[in-house]
Amino acid sequence: MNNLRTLFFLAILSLYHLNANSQSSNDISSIALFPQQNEIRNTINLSGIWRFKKDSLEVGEKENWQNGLTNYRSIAVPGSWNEQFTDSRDYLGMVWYEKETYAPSTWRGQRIFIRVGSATYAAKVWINGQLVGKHEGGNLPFAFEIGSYLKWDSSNRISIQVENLLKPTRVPTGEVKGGPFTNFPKSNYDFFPYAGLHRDVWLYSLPSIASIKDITVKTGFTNTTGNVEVKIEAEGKASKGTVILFGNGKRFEVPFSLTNNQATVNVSIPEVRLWSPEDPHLYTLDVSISDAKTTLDHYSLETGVRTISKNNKQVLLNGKPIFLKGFGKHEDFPIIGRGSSNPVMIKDFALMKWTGANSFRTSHYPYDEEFMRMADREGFLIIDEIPAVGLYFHGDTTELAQRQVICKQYLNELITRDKNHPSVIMWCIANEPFPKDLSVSGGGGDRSASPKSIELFKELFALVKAKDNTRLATLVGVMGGPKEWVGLGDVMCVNRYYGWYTHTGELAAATKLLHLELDGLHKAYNKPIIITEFGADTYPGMHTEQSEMFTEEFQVEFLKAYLDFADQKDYIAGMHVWAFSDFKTGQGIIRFGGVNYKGVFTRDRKPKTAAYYLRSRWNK
Ligand code: GCB
Repeated sequence: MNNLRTLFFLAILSLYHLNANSQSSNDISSIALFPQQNEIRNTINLSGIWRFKKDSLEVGEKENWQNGLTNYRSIAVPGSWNEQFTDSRDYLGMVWYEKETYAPSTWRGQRIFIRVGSATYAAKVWINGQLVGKHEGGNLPFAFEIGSYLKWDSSNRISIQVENLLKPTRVPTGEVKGGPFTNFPKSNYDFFPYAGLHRDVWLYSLPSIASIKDITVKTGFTNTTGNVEVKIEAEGKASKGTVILFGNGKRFEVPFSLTNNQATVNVSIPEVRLWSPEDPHLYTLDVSISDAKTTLDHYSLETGVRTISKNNKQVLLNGKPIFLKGFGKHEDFPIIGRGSSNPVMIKDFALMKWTGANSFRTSHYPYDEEFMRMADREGFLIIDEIPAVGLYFHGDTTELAQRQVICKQYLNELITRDKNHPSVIMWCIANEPFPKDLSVSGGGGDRSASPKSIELFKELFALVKAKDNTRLATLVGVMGGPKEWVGLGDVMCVNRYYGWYTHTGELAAATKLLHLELDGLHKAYNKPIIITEFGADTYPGMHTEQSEMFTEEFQVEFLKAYLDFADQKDYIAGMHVWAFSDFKTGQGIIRFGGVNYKGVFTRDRKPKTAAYYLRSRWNK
């Protein structure tokens, strides 16, 4: 009898877990459209001060912390937890965030979602003590429908558990035995593993009868006529709709009918005004869906009409060669950590423009969505990267398989989120995967591309092309790594530090090697090359009359040597200086004060001499 009772109990328990898991499946399409306030849709931004408590023993869930935190402290969201307190810099274990909020009574009867902009690294969400979902991976949003968990007559408790434990099964990787890094915390990459709720948390409502689920915009042009293809996916009971496109003094209206909740509309624009860094013109696209009589949902976004392609030496924007001048960046600022900050964003764009840059890479993870919209408006060309940094292909095959799963998820989420930005010209599937034996100086034993690694990268490129055939795709190669990996991309992106990590201090020898190596790389694959990183650590205010490493003079000479080299090569399609600004790293013998000083601006955005140098060179 006792056994039967135990069996019954176990069955109920497993049912409960099944249910909990099915609730937690994250529907990627729910992150396609950023929450929007209009006459039909509603939003509440939950950024501000939240309750916070560490759970280093991971007992919170068992002790029902989801039913309310005790002995908590205050924390700001967005922001990393590592720099907000005096005792938590290196803490990456489990924590809980909690916020109370009312759901407006006017939202009753609508579909209600919670959307977390980024929780690094793994998160679980409860509403009023009930688990609604979980998500793995930082730097990308996730959303869950929560209407059935909400109360209308009192406030609602939102509990979010987050942890950022470094593991070899995760991407980016950490705690890798025999990896090339010796820093603490043991990230397998060169930036601080900031943790927490890094972007806004939103509640938003969608109409319950029918809503627009996704909009995919593809643009092109023939002679002076632009073409905008708009694919609409809806859910619920709408039968038709209208696309309105306006801008540059023109307005086009195209009605459509929905078949199986889908429609594709083509709008043609005579005398189109194309999007480019010189003229980042955006058209407004309004999509609405309706039944026989009433408008049921409405969504509006901005779009730029442009094409992106390449030949064997150049990247082509609107069919014409464009040279990418700019930076590799980080989301990094004192105290805020990796948290999004609009003033810092505005300043970063102002400074990039001031230097004359037209491009950047979202190294080494997707950036805040506001940053992407800003780039559309400001006319920047983006290499949009997933957090696949520090990948490797030797060792445990189960771990390798787990990393591949999460890379695919990242690509799916990233393209779902960013596919409508004219600024995004290239998807980047990984930064600096490591061959088996790679030392920081680029030497070592086995540095070949294993057949398995080629197979897995091909799989990721195929996924990208299947999801988006309108943009380029790339992989950023490490110095000393196999050329077969970078050869897989449409454009070959390489990070090079000859003159710094090798040929230390010898810029003439460094550029000689650049000539040799990159001529060979171009010859082997006949594709354009972008140097996506080159730079020298520079302590602000350090000067010598004869240039020497770490001085501001050396940084200028280093950047000049590389830029002069690029000017001589017609196959170089872009140069991204590493880095835009100094940024926090873990502790290590090559990172003075836990900072990477390769910025041309300091961490608080003061220009070093190199920033003035770039400004004079890039504005010519
Ligand atoms: C690289 C990495 C970047 C590092 C940089 C450096 O190649 O991609 O994350 O910060 O080198 O400064 O060593």
